[in-house]
Amino acid sequence: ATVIRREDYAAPAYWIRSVELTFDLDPVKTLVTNRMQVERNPHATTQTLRLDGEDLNLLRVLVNGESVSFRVENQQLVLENLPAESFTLELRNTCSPEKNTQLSGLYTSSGGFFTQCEAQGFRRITYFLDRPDVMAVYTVTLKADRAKYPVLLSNGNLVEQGPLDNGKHYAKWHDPFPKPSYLFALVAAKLVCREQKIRAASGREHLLQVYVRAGDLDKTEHAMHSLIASVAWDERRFGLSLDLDRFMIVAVSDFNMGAMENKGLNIFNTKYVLANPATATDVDHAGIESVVGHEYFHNWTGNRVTCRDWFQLSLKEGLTVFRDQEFSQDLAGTPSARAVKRIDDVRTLRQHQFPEDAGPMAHPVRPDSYLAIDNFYTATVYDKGAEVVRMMQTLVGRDGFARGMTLYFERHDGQAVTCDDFAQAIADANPGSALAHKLEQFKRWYSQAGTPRVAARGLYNAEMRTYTLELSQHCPPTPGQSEKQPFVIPVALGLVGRNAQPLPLQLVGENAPAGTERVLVLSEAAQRFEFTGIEVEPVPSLLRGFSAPVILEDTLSDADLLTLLAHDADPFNRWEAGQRLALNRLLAAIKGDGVLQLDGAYVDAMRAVIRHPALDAAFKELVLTLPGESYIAEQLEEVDPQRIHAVRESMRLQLAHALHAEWEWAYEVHQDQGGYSPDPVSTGRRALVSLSLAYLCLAAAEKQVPLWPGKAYQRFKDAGNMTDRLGALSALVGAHSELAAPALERFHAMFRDEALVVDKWFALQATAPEKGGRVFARVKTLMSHPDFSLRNPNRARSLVTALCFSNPAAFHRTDAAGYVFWAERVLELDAINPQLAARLARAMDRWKQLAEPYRSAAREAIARVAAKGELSDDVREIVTRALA
Ligand code: DPP
Ligand code: ZN
Repeated sequence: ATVIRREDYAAPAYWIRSVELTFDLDPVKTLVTNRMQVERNPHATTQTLRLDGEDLNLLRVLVNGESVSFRVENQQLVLENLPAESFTLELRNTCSPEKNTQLSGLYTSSGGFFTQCEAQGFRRITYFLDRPDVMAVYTVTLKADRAKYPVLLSNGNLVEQGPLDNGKHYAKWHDPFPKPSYLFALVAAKLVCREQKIRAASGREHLLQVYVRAGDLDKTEHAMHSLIASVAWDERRFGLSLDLDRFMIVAVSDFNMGAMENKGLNIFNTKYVLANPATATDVDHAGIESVVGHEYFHNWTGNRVTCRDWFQLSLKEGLTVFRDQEFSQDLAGTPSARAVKRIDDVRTLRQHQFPEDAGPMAHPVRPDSYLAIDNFYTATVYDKGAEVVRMMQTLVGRDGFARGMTLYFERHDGQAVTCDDFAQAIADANPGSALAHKLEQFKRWYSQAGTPRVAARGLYNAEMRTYTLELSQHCPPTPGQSEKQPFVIPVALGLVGRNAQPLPLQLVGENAPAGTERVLVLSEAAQRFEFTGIEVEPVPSLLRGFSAPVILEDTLSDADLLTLLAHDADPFNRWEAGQRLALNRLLAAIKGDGVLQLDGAYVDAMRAVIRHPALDAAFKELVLTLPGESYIAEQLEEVDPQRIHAVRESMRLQLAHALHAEWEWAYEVHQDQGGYSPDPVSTGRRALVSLSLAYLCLAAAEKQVPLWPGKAYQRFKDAGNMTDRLGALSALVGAHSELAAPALERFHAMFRDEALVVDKWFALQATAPEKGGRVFARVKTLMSHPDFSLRNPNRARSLVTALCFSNPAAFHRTDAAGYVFWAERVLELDAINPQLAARLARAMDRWKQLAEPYRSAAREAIARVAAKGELSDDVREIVTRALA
């Protein structure tokens, strides 16, 4: 195990310009012939060629057709005394797809062959310069049994196909675009496909295909629609068109990630392809839309312009997450639906990235070192990376950003580049902007880890009619970075008058107000902004739309927050005010005597939201959903997960009772009319109905009245779609109703053949609100359910990851049984699939924040994992950092 450092980057000693691969596919032993055109890099300091390879059996090495001497050391094939300039290098090796349980490289799933090469899976197929700055043109021939593997796919265009002897057949594919090895893909399987021809705005025709197993064709319509929408959106918003005649998506049920953007042949986790109203929820539909978009958008941001090295991962991931977020917002349409999407994205960021930035795995958006690159496919690289791109857009404007993208492609199409190159292009296209003026400082977002805290204090001078806003920033230390320099932080703001009107924003020295919303740029440790002509004392609405990934520390009172909740023109901050009101109450009780007594002001405010005639149901549902237990934990110095759970449950129960009439009303008036459609309006209505039903069942459970649980059971049985069915089931489970068990049993019987629904069945039980240890006990029992397996990543996540990450009260037990369970599963999984094991290992990231007895027990469990002799680099890196 060696630490890889960003500062050690050097161009390779050789380039591989083209590669011809031939696969004789066999599950036990696949033969790979690899013919490369290799060219010496005249600038390199060494003439030794080192090709990466892992778990391969090397049979032959020929240089210009002649056998040569070689050695294999440290998982590299080492060749010396090579011809000057260019030569042909031909290798033959075998690998064993069936034994590949890591799901990295070439593996089998449900009797077919699939690949996953990002980040370093290609070296598990053949020896290669397996690094993203080596870009080659690929020609791939696949040979396989015709009956078992009727479909043979690879990147690019199909150039030839036909029969072979012994019941085999072959297909030859050519991808005209040079690409790094991580974008290589092949599929050989028994599949069917939905296909559609489209004509792009450019006039060019394309064939779009979605490949699935035979029984799943009725679940491909939404993915196809999403793909068509993605193609159109990228043309419209950024002028980027599809550059291939054919674009394929293939669904596979064993997959470590969500999906993979291989050139022309995206391979997807079934979870992000398969959906019909009966099997997939609204959330699933939204997930498919965004992941299909994400992978498609990578075709430009990732594939046409790729990363120089893996430290630059956010170059493609942060940018592409930003693009898929914008895509979903643009499709959502209305300002309110856009805001709902934005709130969802910020919730994800706060739930996953903020804790990461505060824990032992904190790293910059562009990391400086790693042991296992797979550990850096993180919320920081993806979601904070997207926020960094969003801040650039905020600083240069939407049109300016589009100009920057155009310049980026003009400069770098076909290249492997760095995050600096991207930021430079956006700045250069907008020379007068704050981004251009402060580019070097702005780039601290790439180099400094940690979530900055922005403190805000406002002072109103009634006599002078001025409002002075003092903003200051600081960023706590993170591992390896004790001192931080100030960031460039765009603070979008408005000032709301006490009687609700937005106030005009004119800084002293300006001769006219610049509207009622503007962006201040905080770039010093502390700055003052003085507004003039402010007629009434305002409530500041800061960081509108969450204009920067920071924690805002302001001095807003309950009354201020109530004003914002009722009147802020910015829907994000309106929601935020509601969350803060809830959080203030939760934290006071948690830090105090553990008793939460809900006050009339809060209840009235929530009642007003539910009954509000103009607000969308989706928005109401978000306001009425309390902050999650992990998010609450992040606000505390010392965390007692059981106490957080108890206080939050008590608040939920009080809301259930206090707003009973409102929940009944909301439940009745938001029922679906007509058929199912996953659009934002119907989705929001269904979400509010399910939330209402959950509260109604909760209230009923306490009073032991059977009416609402009975109704929920009926709804569960009769539901016309999965969203409603799962919502009703979840209401029963969440209220610990007696009807939960029969409903769960019935649900399983109905959907036992739908793997993705069985995942939901496991996950729902693993995330049920803990009560007296029964949820944890149930999870342990479910581990031996015939449908459970650690080998399938989705299934493993549905039970084990769900418990350890999403159910703090079931996981953090005073008897440490949760941690023992965690350690056992990490070790068990590490022997099968290190990437997955390392993900699970991160459930303990925040152990140092725990109160006793949790803290000591957690340390012991981590130490137990660390003490194991044969750990993968992936897991070792996580536990070593956790204990440091
Ligand atoms: N497949 C992963 C993603 O699209 C890694 N590139 O984010
Ligand atoms: Zn991606």
